[in-house]
Amino acid sequence: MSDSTNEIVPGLGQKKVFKIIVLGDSGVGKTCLTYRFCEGQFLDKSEATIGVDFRERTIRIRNEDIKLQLWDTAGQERFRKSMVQHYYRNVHAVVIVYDVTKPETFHSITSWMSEVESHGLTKAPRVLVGNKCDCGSPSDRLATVYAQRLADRYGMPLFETSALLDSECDNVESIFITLAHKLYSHQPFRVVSVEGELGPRLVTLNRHKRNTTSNDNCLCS
Ligand SMILES: Nc1nc2c(ncn2[C@@H]2O[C@H](COP(=O)(O)OP(=O)(O)O)[C@@H](O)[C@H]2O)c(=O)[nH]1
Ligand SMILES: [Mg+2]
Repeated sequence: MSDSTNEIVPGLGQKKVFKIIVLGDSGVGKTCLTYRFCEGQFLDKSEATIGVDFRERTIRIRNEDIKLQLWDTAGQERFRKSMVQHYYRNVHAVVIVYDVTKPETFHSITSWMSEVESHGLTKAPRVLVGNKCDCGSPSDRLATVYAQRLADRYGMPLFETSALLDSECDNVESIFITLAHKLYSHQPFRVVSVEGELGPRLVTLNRHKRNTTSNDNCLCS
């Protein structure tokens, strides 16, 4: 049976869809952060992500519904490697997460950045997120100054937060809303996708018929 909600009718009310990938070592809290943003609560029983998964949330910017699709990877390298091409396809923005109580996860960021850059995402908006700020005492946590230095080196904003604490949920919101605004303001083209389809087919259409053929500002790869 055909499902009419799965048909693309260009220009007829389709939402813009922004694909945001969430990277970082296993256990840093990627799944909990995406769950917090999309479901509004802490994921109590987070299990290791197998393969690739995504969660979605629709937000409103300037009276327009924008769908944010947050892609979460497997912690296990053996799954990730086989999925990596699929994962990086049509990415609009990147979130890189480390655990503030585990310096080794912070040291991995340069490798994550190399991977991101090797997939041609040097110009995509990126943010650095230090998660688990609720854990331990300040001396157990990586000092903000180091994280800020690294973030500055890559020209990306730094957020320190906790997926666990309800009091930090505004901060988690800020991560994704900041990216959404950045993408929205640089996105003159309408991006439509087939609702609910894994591995969205992205189509770019001119929003207005303009007297230009340039698509320099299009964020779709
Ligand atoms: N204390 C604390 N634990 C967290 C936080 N975020 C995630 N966790 C826990 O860290 C573990 C790994 O989280 P998960 O989201 O699965 O990490 P992922 O492998 O990066 O997806 C789980 O046991 C979570 O409950 C946080 O902000 N604070
Ligand atoms: Mg996970």
